[in-house]
Amino acid sequence: MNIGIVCYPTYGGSGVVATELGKGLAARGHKVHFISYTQPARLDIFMENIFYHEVAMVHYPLFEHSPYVLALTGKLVDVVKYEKIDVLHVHYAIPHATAAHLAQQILASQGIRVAVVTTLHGTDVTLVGKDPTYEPVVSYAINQSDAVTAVSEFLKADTYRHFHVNREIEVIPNFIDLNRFSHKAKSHFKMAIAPNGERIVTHVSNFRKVKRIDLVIQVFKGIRDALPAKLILVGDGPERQKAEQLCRELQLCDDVRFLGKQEAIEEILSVSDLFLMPSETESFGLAALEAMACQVPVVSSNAGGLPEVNIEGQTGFLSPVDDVAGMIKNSIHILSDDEVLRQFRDEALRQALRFDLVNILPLYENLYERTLALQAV
Ligand code: GMT
Repeated sequence: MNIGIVCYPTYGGSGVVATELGKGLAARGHKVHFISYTQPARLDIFMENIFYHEVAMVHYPLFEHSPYVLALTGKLVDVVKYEKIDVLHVHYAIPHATAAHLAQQILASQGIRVAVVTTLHGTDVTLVGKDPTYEPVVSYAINQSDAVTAVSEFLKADTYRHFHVNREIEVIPNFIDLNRFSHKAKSHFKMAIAPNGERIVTHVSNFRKVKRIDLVIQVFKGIRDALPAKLILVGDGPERQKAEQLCRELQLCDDVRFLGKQEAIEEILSVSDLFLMPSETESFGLAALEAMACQVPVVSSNAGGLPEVNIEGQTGFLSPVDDVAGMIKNSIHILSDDEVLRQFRDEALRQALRFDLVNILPLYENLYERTLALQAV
């Protein structure tokens, strides 16, 4: 099959899911064409069956903001036509689902057929998409796609709750390539971070408000007051400066390392003892799943789809969003006893195995086949 994947080129979230899916499909013999404004962070374009098409922007003095949707639509028309794409799979509805629908219409006027599959990821529904400016456009694009998936039951329900959507949405959960995440901890890295055998607590995100980095730091303070611990913060974004400030105010700087954006996330997770994800909202929590794949238990909020990933009392614990005291208590419970930590580690890995790429990828292949079969009728 020839598949076009439209995504954001980001280090986390939908960009990573789209890239890992494309790589998995290419390994199974499909030709996969990525279309984005920059090469996706985890994409290796030297792999067999992988192609990358960059959306070129046209700038003109009249435009205060260059119209990305139009540039993307034009690119999709071109790639579908000349690479003979069967399915366009767009990740994150805004604006990808709209551009794909427009491209599909343009192509149809030229007698060319392509199926459009949209995957809803999170803030395209729960935050940005809900804004009255975008809602009618997102609702329309979702209804027009040939197939729509959501990454959790929570996200599916939230889409029906907030959008004028009258079509079926399938849940296909996010996944991880366990081969990549079954890393042995690098002892020299562990020594560099925690030279006296301190517990290592980790958080990975894009440092947006919704991730509640303030809570990560407050929870870590509670942990560190109870036992020797270090905090690794991976990623970058708008809240980073405030987070650094809070560390100074709480006098935590000696025990907190900001690593910025990192590619080899599995190497950092493999030395970690606990992952914190106190997000305000989270449709799935891919970063938590990646931690579990490295046998790291998770203390998280109970927002959105997190209960579908993190299992209370088994792979970690879940608390209401602002419940700092609860998260501290749960973290200390996991970290203060080696045997308890070992049990949580085992359960975290067991849960991660359910989301292995080899189990989830066929669900997408099957969806593409069913969608194409329906189109042919
Ligand atoms: O908003 C973000 O954090 C990024 C966003 C994205 O689409 O890039 O992440 C969402 O999609 C991920 C992949 O499906 C999910 O694991 C995240 O839970 C989700 N983020 C939120 O819902 C906040």
